[in-house]
Amino acid sequence: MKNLQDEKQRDLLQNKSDGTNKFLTTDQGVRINDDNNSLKAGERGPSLLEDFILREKITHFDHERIPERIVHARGSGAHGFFEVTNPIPELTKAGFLKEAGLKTPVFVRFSTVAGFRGSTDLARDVRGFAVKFYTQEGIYDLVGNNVPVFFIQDASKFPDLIHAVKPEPHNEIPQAASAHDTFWDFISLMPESMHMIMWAMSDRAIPRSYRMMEGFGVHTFRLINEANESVFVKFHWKPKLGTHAVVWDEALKISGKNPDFHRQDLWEAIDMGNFPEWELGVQIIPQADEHKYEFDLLDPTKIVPEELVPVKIIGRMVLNKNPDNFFAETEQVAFHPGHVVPGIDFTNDPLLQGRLFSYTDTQLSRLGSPNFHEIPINRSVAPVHNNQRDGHMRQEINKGRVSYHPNSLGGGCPFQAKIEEGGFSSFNERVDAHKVRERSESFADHFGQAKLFFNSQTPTEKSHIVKALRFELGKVETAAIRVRMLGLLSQVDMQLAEKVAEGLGTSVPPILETPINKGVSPENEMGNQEPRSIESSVKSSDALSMIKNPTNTPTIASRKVAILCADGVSAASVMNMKNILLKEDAKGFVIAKNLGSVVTDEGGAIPVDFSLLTTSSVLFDAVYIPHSEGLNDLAKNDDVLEFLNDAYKHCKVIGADGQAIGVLSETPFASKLNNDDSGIILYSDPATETFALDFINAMASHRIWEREENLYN
Ligand code: HDD
Repeated sequence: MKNLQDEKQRDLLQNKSDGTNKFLTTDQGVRINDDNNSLKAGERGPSLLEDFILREKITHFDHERIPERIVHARGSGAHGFFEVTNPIPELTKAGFLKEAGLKTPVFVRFSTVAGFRGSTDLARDVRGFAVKFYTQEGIYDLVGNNVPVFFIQDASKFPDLIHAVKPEPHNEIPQAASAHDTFWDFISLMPESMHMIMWAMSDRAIPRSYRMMEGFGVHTFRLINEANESVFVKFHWKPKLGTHAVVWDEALKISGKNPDFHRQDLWEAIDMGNFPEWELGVQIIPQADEHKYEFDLLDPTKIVPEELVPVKIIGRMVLNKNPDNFFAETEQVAFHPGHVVPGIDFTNDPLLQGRLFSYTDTQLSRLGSPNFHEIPINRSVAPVHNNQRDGHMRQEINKGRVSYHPNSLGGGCPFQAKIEEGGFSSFNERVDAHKVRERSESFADHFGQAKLFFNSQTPTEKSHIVKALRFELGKVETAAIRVRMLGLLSQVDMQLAEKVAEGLGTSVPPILETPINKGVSPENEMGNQEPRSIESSVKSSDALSMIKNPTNTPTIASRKVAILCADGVSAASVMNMKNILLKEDAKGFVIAKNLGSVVTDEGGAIPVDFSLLTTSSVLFDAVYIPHSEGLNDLAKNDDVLEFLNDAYKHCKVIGADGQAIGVLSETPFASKLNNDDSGIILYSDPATETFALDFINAMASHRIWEREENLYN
């Protein structure tokens, strides 16, 4: 099997263009002599219609935009490769999973769901995690999210869900936010969404970085081996940097300070050689176990707890190249869960089945033609030959007179592939049923796994969920919607509902008044099914918590530290910290009142990376104030004190050595400083290695949650 790692890049090269040292031309290749003035009748006269250069330029400009994605409009992409580490040929005949060491090129796009293309990266939202594998047997797309379940069980509710979450149609408010009436109105009438709501209200919905998110295929898929035997499979991406989030107040501030925070973070990490990496894991469920669990494998609102079926790591994915052109690659890439290769197949999950229709359909309006597969980023590296023809913007020049099958005039070509020749064949599942518009009884549990998720969280995480719900429902204007939500929350956890109710200044409604206990109430029109709660056989799962997550090995790789400086700063202290950070693949940035440089105690100059005006504490992972003789200007600067106060409030590590410690006594949190705070690192001796090591060790714990008001203490 050939190593395909660079094959997609070679393929893209044919379409790349670089104007360096070239003449400016029209689209027709005619050299342009004057690009600044249109052709006029006299220098003060009207422009002439014959000016083909002006017409072409303006016409092209007028048509530059294409419709943005109806969901996941805001996103960022990167190239990389997938490498098999533990092949599974016994389970699947998919070539790209069969051989250890085989590398397949990939293009990945991360996204938010609800916001428009220009919206903030830090919205409370699910993140899309879509991977296109350019395999030798054709394109395989794993179009997942950073949350392993979904809001709804049936694709027919997707337009309703999205209409509810998008800005309200009369005034198009709010942008990229679920905190409004229509979303919670819909959710409060859809008890099946409760498991996903727990995830969406957790810190998973405000990741620190795309590089620090898990990814999930969500649905149960099938793997098929050479003998045409099938197993069920759930796909997991596990990030090498662990799974981490920011805090909500920080997210809100980042949205103002740098709405491109995640986009820039991904871009810079790749640019600097900190290549993001994930492991690909699979949970394999034998065919015989299809009905073994208290949940239905076909229900996309359910996970398979890792305690029941462990995740087996089979490969790794590394993102190592930024796109050359955002529009050509990230915007035009077209994913589709229906792009599968031999060895991978679908299940009857009714959400997945609907998706199989939606994704091609949407590309027709978004990219404008059934020829979107010819766009370079979407082009397969496996040869493509068929009898599909023509259509808008067709690139391929098909030779010959034959465009049908069977044919004799073309010698029967292109010919069908036998299964042994790599021809795709669907899993030979027997289906014998009545045609019904119904939902399976086995989909009726809407609370069991919501409880499992909530019970698996640490007190800090539970507290964050309560606060998120207080914020979201606090923005809902219609009291009845809030009450309905409290009713549903009380089915997940009474204490959770009570704490949310307290923040909303109300109380949890009696159970009988909530739609769930009325069964098929007028508000709950889910047909034949009465929602219920089936207790999960697994009581708590560390994999569901971000703080307890087994993937979180302590590291500060690629983290950013703000080094607050003023004239007189100790050069030794700054260099000591910068060097130790570099050794850990992290980076220190010098921040001062003005750009330019600060003068050190040794009379040298240290360049300033950002002024206090152009940056903010929320854009860094930790803050360090290096020693300087006497209290320098920092202690008197309100911007510095706000910077430090935010860092403290957002539970970040703060360090100071030598006389810089004095700056902290000027901060609003000075009275709270005590020896128990493992995130305040103070050393009276300046520039010691032990100080810097203590500082980075504290940073590796991500955040100092003990500092927060915890509603579950
Ligand atoms: Fe979807 C885009 C993930 C349910 C219809 N979806 C889209 C993207 C991701 C997902 C990551 C962005 C791809 C990119 O970066 O271009 N969608 C999911 C997941 C789902 C899900 C994990 C549930 C498990 N989606 C879903 C349903 C439908 C759609 C049920 C319709 C019935 N999704 C779309 C779409 C999009 C899309 C309208 C918009 C742009 C696009 O497809 O290319 O077709």
